[in-house]
Amino acid sequence: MSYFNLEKIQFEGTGTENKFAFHHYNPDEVILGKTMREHLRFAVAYWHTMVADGSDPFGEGTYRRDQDIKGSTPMEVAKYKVEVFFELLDILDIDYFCFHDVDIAPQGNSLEEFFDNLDEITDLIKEKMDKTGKKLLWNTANMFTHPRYVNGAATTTNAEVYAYAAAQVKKGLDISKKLNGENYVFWGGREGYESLLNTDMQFELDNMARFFQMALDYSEKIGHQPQFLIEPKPKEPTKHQYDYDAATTMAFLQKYDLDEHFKLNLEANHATLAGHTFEHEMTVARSYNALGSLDANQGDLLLGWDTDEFPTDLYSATLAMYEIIENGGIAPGGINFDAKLRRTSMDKEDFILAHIAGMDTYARGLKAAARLKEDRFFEKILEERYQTFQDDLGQRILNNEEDLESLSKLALSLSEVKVDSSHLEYYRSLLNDYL
Ligand code: XYL
Repeated sequence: MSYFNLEKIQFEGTGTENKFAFHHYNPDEVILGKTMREHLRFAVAYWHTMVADGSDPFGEGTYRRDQDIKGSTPMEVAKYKVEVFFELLDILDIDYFCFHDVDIAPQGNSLEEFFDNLDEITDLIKEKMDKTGKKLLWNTANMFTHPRYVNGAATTTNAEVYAYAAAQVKKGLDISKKLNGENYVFWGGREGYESLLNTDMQFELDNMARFFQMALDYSEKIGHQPQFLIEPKPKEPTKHQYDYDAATTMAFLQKYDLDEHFKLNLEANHATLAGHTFEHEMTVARSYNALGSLDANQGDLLLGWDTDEFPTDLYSATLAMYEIIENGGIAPGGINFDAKLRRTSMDKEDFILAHIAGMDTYARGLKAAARLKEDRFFEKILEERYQTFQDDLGQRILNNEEDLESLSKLALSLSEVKVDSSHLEYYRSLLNDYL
């Protein structure tokens, strides 16, 4: 079958007029000792490509592809989507994919029916994976769309809902084992609160930690231990989500002794919503050795919601790739395009063009970051900025040989303290030369 009627996208460089070509992403090109494919580990998100239709809270779907989704029963449609999805992965030459349970199979009329449907669809997905070599970066359980999760899943007020959520995660881990998932994600869209007037925050956080521990225990029991990831987001849909940002999530994990088993799946647009840059979130995660994986997208700084746009911002992609290089790579995580087409990009070829745009942006980011690394661009800035800590006094402070009394005595003896300029504008301009 051919849904898109396109050949596999090739690297053609910037001179090409072919819009179905990579201008910068050259999978086999070696940069800093690894191929671009190995550095970038791109993944496609099932929900945005196979499920979203371009609707927003004010308007209906706009994508001109729904009529092409063939099949008369929900299961036939689900199977057809698997075919289309693997064709898309092949055209884009992307090795990995990610999904929520509800993206791939209809929920039917009972949990049992949902699980049966998942078994049937994951059989098909497995068959496709075996044939094509495509890999599961991560899967996750959608515990935020159905009305039963109105008060949360692991932080719900209702014990039966907690059990339901546990069943979905158990199934999610069984699927991860079956498909050899490299990571498993928890995004707590409804894990938070609307009002403290009716919320026992401590109780809910204890329950969330208990829930994560159950997932760890089960994964050990079945002998399949993917890298567990938590995806922070400050708000939307819940007013205040518990996994607000990287730092808040790490505090939670440390408090409950879970930090050894979890890393973070960081999303650019979530960083924006939290009032941070993407690179801020990545730096915080790195400082805890918890940079796990990325949801690559971008928000709109003029809007206050999660627009999930395909990433085209070179500046942000460069700084993100620099963090990945500093991290020694992103594996077993990857760069997942948690990004949706604008409502106005409604042609089915836009699914391909948008991914090419995101891949080329991150490829350019990688190349720029590698040059920054080779030139020791940031290292030199930092060495200069913290220079006084290399001098006598600085070294004594770093070696814990000083205390408040000795430092006070020294400060009183100083006639003038000279603080150097940061020359920040100059460095920003130099950085622009790398993009
Ligand atoms: C929504 C989130 C999700 C997670 C997976 O803001 O980004 O799509 O990535 O549940």
